[in-house]
Amino acid sequence: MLIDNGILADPSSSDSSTSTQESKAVTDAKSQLDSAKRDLDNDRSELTKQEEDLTKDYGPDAIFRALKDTCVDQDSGEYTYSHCYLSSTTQKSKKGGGNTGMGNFAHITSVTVDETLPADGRGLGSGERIALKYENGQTCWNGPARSTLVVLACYDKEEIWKVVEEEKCVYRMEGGSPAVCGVDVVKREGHDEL
Ligand code: MAN
Repeated sequence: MLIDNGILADPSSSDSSTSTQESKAVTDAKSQLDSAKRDLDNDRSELTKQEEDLTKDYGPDAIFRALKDTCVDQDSGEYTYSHCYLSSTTQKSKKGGGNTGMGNFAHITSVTVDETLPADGRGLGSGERIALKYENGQTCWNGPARSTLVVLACYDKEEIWKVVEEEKCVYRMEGGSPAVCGVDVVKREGHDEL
C-alpha cells in the first residue's frame, strides 16, 4: 500500500536500486518542508524588525513615520541643501562636486520660537515647534563634525525656507510641513534619547 501510494520506494523498480533511496513523494515533501521553514524564518525576522520599529520615536502621533527618507531640497547661496527625513541633511555646491554630509538623524526634539508669522505663512511663528536633530556629519576642516537642527512649522507643502550656519558647521534649517499641522508639541529635551 505504501509503495502504491508513493510513500515508500518500490525496491523492484529500476530507478530505486538501493533500499535507502527515497521515493519522489518523500523528496518533494522534504523540500516543501525546507521551503516552509525558510518562509517562517523570513517572517520571524520581518516581525522582529517591525517590533523594533514600533519602539522608535517617530514624533508625536508618529507623524514622521510616513515621511522617512522623503527628501526636500532648497537652493540657498552657493549650495543646494537637502533634508531627507529621519535620514540625513546634505549640502551640494552649485559649482559641482559631491554632497557634504551635514548630519545623520539623531533624535526628535523641540524648540521654542517667537517670531511674527509673515503674510505668506512661511515662518515658524510663535510657540513650541518640533525639530529634528542630525549629528555626526562630515567633519569640518579645523572644526566639529557637521550637525543640523531642522525646525518645522505647519505649512501645506514640504518646503525649506531658510538655511543658516549658526556657527561653523552647525546648521539650522527652517521649513514647513503638513505633517506638523495640528500637532500639539510638548516641549522635548530629546538630547539623551539615543
Ligand atoms: C564648506 C561648507 C561650509 C563650511 C565650510 C567649513 O565650505 O560646508 O558650510 O563652513 O566648508 O570649512
